[in-house]
Amino acid sequence: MTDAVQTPHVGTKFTPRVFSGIQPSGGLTLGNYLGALKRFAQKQDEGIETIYCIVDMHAITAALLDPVKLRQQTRELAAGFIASGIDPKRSILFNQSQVSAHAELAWIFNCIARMGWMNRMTQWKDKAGKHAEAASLGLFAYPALMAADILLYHATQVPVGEDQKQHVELTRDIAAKFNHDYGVDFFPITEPVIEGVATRVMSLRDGTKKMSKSDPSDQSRINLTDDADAISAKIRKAKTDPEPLPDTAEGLADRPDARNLVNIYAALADLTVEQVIADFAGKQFGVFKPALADLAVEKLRPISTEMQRLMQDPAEIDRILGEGADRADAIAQPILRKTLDIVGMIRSRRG
Ligand code: AQP
Repeated sequence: MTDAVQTPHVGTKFTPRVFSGIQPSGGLTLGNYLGALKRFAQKQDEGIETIYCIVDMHAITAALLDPVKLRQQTRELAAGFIASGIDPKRSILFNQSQVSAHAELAWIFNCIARMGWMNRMTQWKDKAGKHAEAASLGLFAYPALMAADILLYHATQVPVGEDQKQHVELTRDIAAKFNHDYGVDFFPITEPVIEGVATRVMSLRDGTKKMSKSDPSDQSRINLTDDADAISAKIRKAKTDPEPLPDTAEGLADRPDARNLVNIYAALADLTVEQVIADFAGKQFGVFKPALADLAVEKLRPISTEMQRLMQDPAEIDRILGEGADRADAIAQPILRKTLDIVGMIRSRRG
């Protein structure tokens, strides 16, 4: 056994499979939609096998949640997935805690990952901040559980926003160290898929900070459940600078608030930043913001309406999640069993 990590390579024996997850740690934001959900639906429509997980075990790592709220947010997130185009018949959609193999594999990975690797994670540093001593062990071990989520399905691709890139790289390190230490080629070296103009949607109050569902300021984000008036008001009040929009995309380089709004417009309209700039060059925000608000309302209204409809029937959402969990478990169990076998653990129980 050594600590060395082999040069990663993508194993050729792995069939393409997409896995990604979202925490039910609050309501969905425009950042989650553009950076994750919209792209999850595109992956599904490309015909690759897609597995999407509501990571409720991750959701209690930063702070324990009111149990009623956690259940409600889990169902709301499931509704958000479906309303964004995830078809639970074509994709597998489930909540993490229903497939106990996630926790079992995470334990093995806790023993593979090194403290130094975890200490370097920027999300750990950001979320634990100066209070690392008081942070939960679960928050520190978060990336090992995320590695288990991905590798339990031998996923080859993980579509994520920019903020999760480091965690996917750690997943690769864990897979490579496991393969190396046990002399196997068992886990794939998964690729993060970070594509498009909206891989990092920023706060409407501060263009240098990520839009986040747990930001204390509701004005910093657009929620998928916001109505048209709330969306328009938030965009109208979004922070900008006094300059008009530039003539070229390069002109946005040192203008994080302006760049953020242009990126959001481009992602919602399926345009490039250059195309948006061509349409609005030299225009004031008094012109651009109403256009952005109209576009956001037009694109988000069908999603929030469908979410509200789905939320009327929580039993149906639970049924969909249960069915998804059964399908996920059927893929996960043989991979977990083989992992434990490689590690040297005996599984001789019948049934
Ligand atoms: N602002 C964002 N721009 C682009 N993508 C984003 N994602 C999140 N925020 C943005 C992507 O959404 C997926 C799910 O994220 P998550 O809920 O698992 O955790 P997160 O990245 O920590 O998202 P939040 O909203 O900031 O949650 P909290 O506030 O609970 O920490 C990921 O693919 C993420 O990249």
